[in-house]
Amino acid sequence: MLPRQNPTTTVAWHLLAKHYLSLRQHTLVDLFQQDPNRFDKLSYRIEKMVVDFSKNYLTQETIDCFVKLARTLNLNQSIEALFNGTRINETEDRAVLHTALRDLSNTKILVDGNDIRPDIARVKKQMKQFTHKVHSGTWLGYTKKKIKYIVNIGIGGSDLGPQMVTEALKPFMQKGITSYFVSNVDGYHLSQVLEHVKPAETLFIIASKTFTTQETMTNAYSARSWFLQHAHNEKHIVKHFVAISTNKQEVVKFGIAPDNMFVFWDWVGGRFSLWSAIGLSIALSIGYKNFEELLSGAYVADKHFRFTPFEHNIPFLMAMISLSYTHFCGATAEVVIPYSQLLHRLTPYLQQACMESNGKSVARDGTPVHYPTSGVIWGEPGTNGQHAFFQMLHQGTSLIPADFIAVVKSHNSLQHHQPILLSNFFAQTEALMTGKSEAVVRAELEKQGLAELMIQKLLPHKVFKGNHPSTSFLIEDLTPKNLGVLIALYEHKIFVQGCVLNIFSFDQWGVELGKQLANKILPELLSAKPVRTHDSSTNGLIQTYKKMRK
Ligand code: G6Q
Repeated sequence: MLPRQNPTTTVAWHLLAKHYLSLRQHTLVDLFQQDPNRFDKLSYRIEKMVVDFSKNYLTQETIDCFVKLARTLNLNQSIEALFNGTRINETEDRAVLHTALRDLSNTKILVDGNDIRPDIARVKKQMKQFTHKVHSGTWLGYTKKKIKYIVNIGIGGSDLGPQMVTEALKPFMQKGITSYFVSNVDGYHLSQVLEHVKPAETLFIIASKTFTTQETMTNAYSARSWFLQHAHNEKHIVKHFVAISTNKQEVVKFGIAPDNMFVFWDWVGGRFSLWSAIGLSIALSIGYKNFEELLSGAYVADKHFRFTPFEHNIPFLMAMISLSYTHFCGATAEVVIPYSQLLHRLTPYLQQACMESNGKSVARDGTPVHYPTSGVIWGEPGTNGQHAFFQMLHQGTSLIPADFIAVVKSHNSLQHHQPILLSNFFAQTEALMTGKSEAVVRAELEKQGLAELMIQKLLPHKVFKGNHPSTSFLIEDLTPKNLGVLIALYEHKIFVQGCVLNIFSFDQWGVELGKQLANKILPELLSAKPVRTHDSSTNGLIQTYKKMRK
């Protein structure tokens, strides 16, 4: 069982609150003036990545307060429970072992007394052999052509992770393979993808833990019909449809051969499943060896998280800094801005990982929580965001802590773009912190020769208060391994936040609700009878929909 303690009632929490009150009397620029070595002291290296916390409200005293709180809340015990297979997903009575999928040690990992490593190894071997067969052309389509197109059909955790990774690792793409991800039940999504692929050269991966999700099954059946319109014989399905699921019965019912099924287990949460067979689309896109590299990167982060003292523990610090902004500085959102087009799906991925895990309002003992839990996670790649919402970051009224993520090396042919991109990355974090003072703005306006009256009119609008905190992640190269490190750091950040907030991070009853609701209204839309079972707004909208569609 995980510890249960309202953090806000502890002495350590009050000490941290008090500490922040006094720390906020200073600006970030003051903190750098007081200690010009902040970068050396507050930036950390892991694998080929530097994580710089120094542009945050953070001093050694802050870190000491964080550690005190962690000790008070027995965080070490929770971390051990995560890694050792304790059923810490208590409301679903499950262990949470995505870390086991990338564990390269020789230690047993027990669930209900059984070592799960042989099962993991078996599925990995199946993935490896299958990937090899597809790439080498041993696995051919029904007209004996090689597979050229991979279409992953899944949603939420069965889509966002593999899609984000496949996009990020485009430079590692297997020659001759093009991958697509279909998630939305809106018919445009699948139909647009089908326009780009050829049935005889396409492999559909139906990725669904439950194999009952409405959107995925609708897309899967439509893909199946489309395929059969061309192949004309159900016996050909075997070469073009594989399933990733925990639900063998439903997979067989769909018509996928059991040999074409890649299993995973209830101890892998959907949003943490890219490391499991759900990563098959990744392996097929970038090769199995690169998929293994991704896992090895996550393992580096796992070891770091499990064994590094809190003072130097990157995910722990990420979590505590973010929590402190929410609880002691009034932040309600966090922005994640990757200065990398390849990472353009990172923010949506993190949105799910963070908000689905910690968007809860009930404490572990079932009582309501009276403090904020997950804030809103949002963002877009830089530099695009600069030409859009950065206005609010620089001059808005809210405190929005930011994660800036940049990659040093690029592998495209336009090498001269990279310093331009990176100069924006450095400039923005600096400008958010330092702002632009009245004196500087005045000097600029005077230089332009403006009259005093005009200067006075414009001055307040052109001043930037600065003092906006950010964390910078500088990654040497976006390799599978470094990406694995980055993702796992965020996963552990989320876990720490859930522990400190005394909530359960690994269930998602809000998502389950959506799945129930979707099936309730559909028969009403399909029936000709007037709908009167809802409130007047819902009834009215449904009736209008029925009229309009005629
Ligand atoms: C993830 C969530 C959710 C889930 C999707 C798809 O943690 O539970 O996003 O992944 O609803 O579910 P299936 O994989 O069962 O289709």
